[in-house]
Amino acid sequence: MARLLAKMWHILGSGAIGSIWASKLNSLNLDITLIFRDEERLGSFATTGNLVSVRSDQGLDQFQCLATTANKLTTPIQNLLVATKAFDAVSAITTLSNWLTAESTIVVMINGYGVQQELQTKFPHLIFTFASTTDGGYKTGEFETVWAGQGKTLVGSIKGTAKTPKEWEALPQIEATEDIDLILWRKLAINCCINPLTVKYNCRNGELLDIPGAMAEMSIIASEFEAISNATQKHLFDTPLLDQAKLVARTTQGNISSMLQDIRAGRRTEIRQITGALCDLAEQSGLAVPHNQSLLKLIIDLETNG
Ligand code: KPL
Repeated sequence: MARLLAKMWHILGSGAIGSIWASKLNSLNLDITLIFRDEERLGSFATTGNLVSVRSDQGLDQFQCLATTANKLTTPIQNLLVATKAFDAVSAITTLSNWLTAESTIVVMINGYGVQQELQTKFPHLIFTFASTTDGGYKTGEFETVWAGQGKTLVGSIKGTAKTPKEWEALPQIEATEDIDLILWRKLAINCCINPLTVKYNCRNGELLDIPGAMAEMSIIASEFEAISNATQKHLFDTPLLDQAKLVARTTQGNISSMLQDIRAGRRTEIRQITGALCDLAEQSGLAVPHNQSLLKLIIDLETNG
């Protein structure tokens, strides 16, 4: 009976974060429909029997989900989790825009800084909730994920109208924040300090701490970031950014950063939405961030030329 009344959540993006969150929402007995980008992915999901697998230190969670593509939708979407790559979010939401209304609950859980504001501007009639998570994971197959680190998720709205979905409140490690903009900015700062360097030095997050050259670069990245933060009057942390970044590198020492995972898999990275976002803001403030600029260029070159 309870299942009949269960709320339906659609999930856009079936990477590691989308799959981990499918598992979390499934644990709340919510009905889940994955929205795939094309028929090919939909067909390949069907061959698994619509099974999503998420392995964590709690064991293997395997569950069935409904699945569709945007052009097969026939009714408005009530609840949507957007867990795409940052560079895909605007176009993915555009394909669903006929089925999203001011009544839809839309939670956007993406990396980077800037796309969130772009969504708000592009779809002024929609109410977005933004989330920043430190959950860590990686894919071991098309629909198989390892949930490597149980993180914390902060949820809030930039316009002040959205709320944490009521049913999510039953999940552990979830918190509402009054200032999600600041949380996203802080996450950007950490990602600028760690992600491109893990690609440059081809190493796990924690290994950066033992490479003097990487630490020297991290210190420059952090001071350039702090200069932009001061110029844009955003309060970063109570302690220096470099210390915070070192702390995150230590606490996630075994992780292969999302950017290095993308490079190793030959995928496009989120460098434009991470370091690129900082470089854009620097330009608007009339300030230079040469070291971050050079890393932006390096990663774009690696994406293109391998
Ligand atoms: O967010 C991350 C990422 O890999 O994108 C960090 C914090 C670097 C953890 O791996």
